Amino acid sequence: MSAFSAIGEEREIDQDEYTPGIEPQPTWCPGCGDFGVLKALKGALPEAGRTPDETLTVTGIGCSGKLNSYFNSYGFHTIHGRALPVARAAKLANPGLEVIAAGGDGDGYGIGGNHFMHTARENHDFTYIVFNNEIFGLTKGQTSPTSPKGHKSKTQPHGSAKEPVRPLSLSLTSGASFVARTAAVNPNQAKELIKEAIEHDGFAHIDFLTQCPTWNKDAKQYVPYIDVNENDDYEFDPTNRDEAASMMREAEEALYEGEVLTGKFYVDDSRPSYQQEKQQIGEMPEEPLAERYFDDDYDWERSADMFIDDHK
Ligand SMILES: Cc1ncc(C[n+]2csc(CCOP(=O)(O)OP(=O)(O)O)c2C)c(N)n1
Ligand code: SF4
Ligand SMILES: [Mg+2]
Repeated sequence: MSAFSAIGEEREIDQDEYTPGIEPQPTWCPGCGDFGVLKALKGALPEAGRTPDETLTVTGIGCSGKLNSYFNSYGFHTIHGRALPVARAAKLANPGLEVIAAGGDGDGYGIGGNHFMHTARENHDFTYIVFNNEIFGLTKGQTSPTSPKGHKSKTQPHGSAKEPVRPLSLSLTSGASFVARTAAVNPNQAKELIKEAIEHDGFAHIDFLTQCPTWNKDAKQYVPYIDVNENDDYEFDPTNRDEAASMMREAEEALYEGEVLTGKFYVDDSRPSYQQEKQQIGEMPEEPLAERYFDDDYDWERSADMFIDDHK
């Protein structure tokens, strides 16, 4: 079945279709938070009515980037920090595809930070899950953009002198229309937030706290966690930008003081996605662009030819 004919298929989906005992089995260390993302994602997709044949997972490089090796969907394991441009292109070419981009804190907030900011700014319509373990896991424990100030590692033996990136606030100010934080220790909340992110039209960013017991010995296990949408101590409206910004700042500071505040921090359902904006101005056809590759009769017009004609 192709990614075109599968789209829109309506049937019962068993979450184990996403992990049907295929090889390789996950090689993540025992106790790694990455297992929590896999579990939540495979729980969320069937509830959102999405089959493996209509799903694409695009990952960066890191322990987190191995997600799609262990996941039965279309997959693209990209290079370090470059999951987002690939995910954007795939979604633009085939808008019916359920695109999930994923990668680590180093991948998304460090080397790929530029893509993160602009993907949020343009409000591309897909879900981005950042496995935030506050460290470079795969390369054995170096300081990452979210490592707390003072954190000691092989690359910063005297403790990091840098303030960490505040990913929720960065996401909001860049333009993401859905921003949430969850933790691997909270699988039910994680599943519900991923489902909501999938159903959201626009860029949905989830900062997913994933403990790395192997290399981040100082790191908390992200317990106990508090759901700010459920707890009466935290009254705010996630559709109100100012209230969301203030709640995010509180959560970002609290994390470094050992308090784990999770939940849906911001949602704007009124803002059109990049794809919708492009269609409104007539720059994107209604039919998937990718179908042209399978159309033998399609008359390709190369932009280079137009350029050459203009300069003759
Ligand atoms: C261009 C480039 N620079 C550096 C590396 C080496 N490298 C591989 S993974 C990684 C960091 C991984 O950290 P993170 O993104 O947080 O993922 P994690 O392993 O923690 O899930 C680095 C620096 C690389 N593969 N490519
Ligand atoms: S090194 Fe850390 S992030 Fe990587 S698999 Fe092991 S526990 Fe997970
Ligand atoms: Mg990491």
